[in-house]
Amino acid sequence: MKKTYITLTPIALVATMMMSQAYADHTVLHDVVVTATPMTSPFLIETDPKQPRQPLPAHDGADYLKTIPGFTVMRKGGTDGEAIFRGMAGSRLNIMVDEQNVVGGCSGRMDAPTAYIFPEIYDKLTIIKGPQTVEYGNMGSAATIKFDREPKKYSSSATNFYASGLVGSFGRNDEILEADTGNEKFYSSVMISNSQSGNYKDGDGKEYHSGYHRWSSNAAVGVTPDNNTRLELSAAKSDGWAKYADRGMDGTKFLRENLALTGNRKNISDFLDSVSFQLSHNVVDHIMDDKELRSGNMGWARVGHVSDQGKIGAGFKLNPFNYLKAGIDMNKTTHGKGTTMSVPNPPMVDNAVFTSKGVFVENTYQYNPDSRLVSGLRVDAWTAEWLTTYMSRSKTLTSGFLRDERNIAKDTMLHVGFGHAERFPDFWELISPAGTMMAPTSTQFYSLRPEKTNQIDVGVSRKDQVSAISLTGYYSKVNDFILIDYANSDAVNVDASIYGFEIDASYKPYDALKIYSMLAYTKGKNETMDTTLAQVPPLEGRLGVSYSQSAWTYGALLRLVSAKKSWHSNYGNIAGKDLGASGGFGVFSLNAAYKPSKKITISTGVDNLFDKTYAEFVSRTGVNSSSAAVNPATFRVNEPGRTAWLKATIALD
Ligand SMILES: [Cu+2]
Repeated sequence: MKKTYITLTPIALVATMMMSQAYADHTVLHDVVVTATPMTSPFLIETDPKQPRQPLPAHDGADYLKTIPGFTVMRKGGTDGEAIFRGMAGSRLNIMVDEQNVVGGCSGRMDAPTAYIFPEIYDKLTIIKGPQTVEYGNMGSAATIKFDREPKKYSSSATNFYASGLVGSFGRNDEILEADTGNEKFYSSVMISNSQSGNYKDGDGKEYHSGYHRWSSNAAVGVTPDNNTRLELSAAKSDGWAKYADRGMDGTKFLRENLALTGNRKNISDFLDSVSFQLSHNVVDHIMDDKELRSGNMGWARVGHVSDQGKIGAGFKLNPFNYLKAGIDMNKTTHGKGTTMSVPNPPMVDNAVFTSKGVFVENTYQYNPDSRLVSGLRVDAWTAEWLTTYMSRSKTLTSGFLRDERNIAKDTMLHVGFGHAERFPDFWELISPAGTMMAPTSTQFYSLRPEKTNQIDVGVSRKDQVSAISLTGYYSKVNDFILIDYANSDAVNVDASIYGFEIDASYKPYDALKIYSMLAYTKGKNETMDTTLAQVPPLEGRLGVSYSQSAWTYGALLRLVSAKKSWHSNYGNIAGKDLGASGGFGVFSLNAAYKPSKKITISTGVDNLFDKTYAEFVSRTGVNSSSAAVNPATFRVNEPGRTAWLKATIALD
């Protein structure tokens, strides 16, 4: 058993919880989520980031996606991993917080967008599988992932509190605090999070250079002059540091500053249903070095992105059967880079500007009471300016989809969609090919073509009192797939095909017992090079069981991942490359939750109960940088060994 550090946080929460018994029940808290996220439709997953999850996620955006079928996370250290969905990562996943695109700045991809996301402060995590929406800029060709706060409605004066505390092995402790208050006309809210961990050890007891500390603060004030109108100003600031086991440097600054103004008005007329707008400003400022958390001789590198975004949208009731959403959006991201590596906080100069201006329409045709035809079209004008070289290029891209959502039997939906997504090369593909300090040549800059995804998505879901099943399958033909060639530090276009499925089922033979299962598979082919597509994880299955007895729920989870014998050495995406074959593994975990009332959950678990030593296929190499005292050189960065945790969550209305 690993050493577990206990702080006072959960104890204080338990004490508070005793006092809360007197309050009326408003908030329903949940069991430990292991898999089988309930689906409202086969292509759409909605989940509450406040629910406890197993295995214990780091408090960052990527780790929270792990429980959703089809996702895996590439490990770099204790936090800031890379989310991969169906073998697709980087800009193929459109990742947003409060409807704003988030991008990192690091040339070494220490800061995936999810490194700036603190999931538990959001109310809803939504995943739209496939290119099946055009509503958001930076069209997600593989999936759209949204972390959102839900706008609260106050019918009279009210104040709410939410708090959670967590302690776990390896010195892990998290604290989340939220408070909001409002009346019919005004509201305000604050959210604060803090999360830290020491270095973890794998099943063999090897310690990885992987400790971290992350914190965030968010605040919002809004006015609601009537039931249909809302105007909100929000701000966020977060920062942290993280040790990396897969490279010779650590991230010592992950600053994000955000300001947003959002407004909407609903029920305007019989024809014009709603209008909305959003203006936002996001700054990320990242420093990596081998000085502060280890002792090397490379120095400091500083990079950052400033994003200014704007969006205006409207909803129209064309007639009783057709609802049309239309909008325009723009996004300007300016990348900056430090000018020296010899000082701790090197000054930055701008080196690239990416601009996109988009227009979209999305129509829902309700052709019978429980069946719809949804379609959308989006056009984006892209410009990339490489300031350092005075080179720039522009391209207009078109994306669209058509989807039939049909009720085919009682409680059974069939969704069939075709989507086409055109994706402009991102900063890392076009200007800073991963794994290199070398700048591309002008030929490379001008010749890299946008990626074109053509995908068929098919999904069936069925849900009744005792069972739920969702089956999604997809086939994607990607023309000009942007592949990173690590051996030559280059980004190249190839043609690729990707297909696979996710099956997610749950069964409740009687009220107290629930069985969950999940199976996810992706197969990718690099057709141009006639080989396997790099960075596609192997077949994965999960089997979970939970048993409830009054306020208690006990659960067990078995995660099985098959071996992978096909890979494409030294090729990959902006986050990582294929290293070689991987072995299969099984990891067994236990959890329990105690819910004395609807407002309180105390959950606990032991992840990787048998202290198995294993690594994911999609991983980075564990680098033994002699200056990072503890890190072993490993083929892959191994996952944590046995991890015990205890979490307490409380909501007060
Ligand atoms: Cu970095």
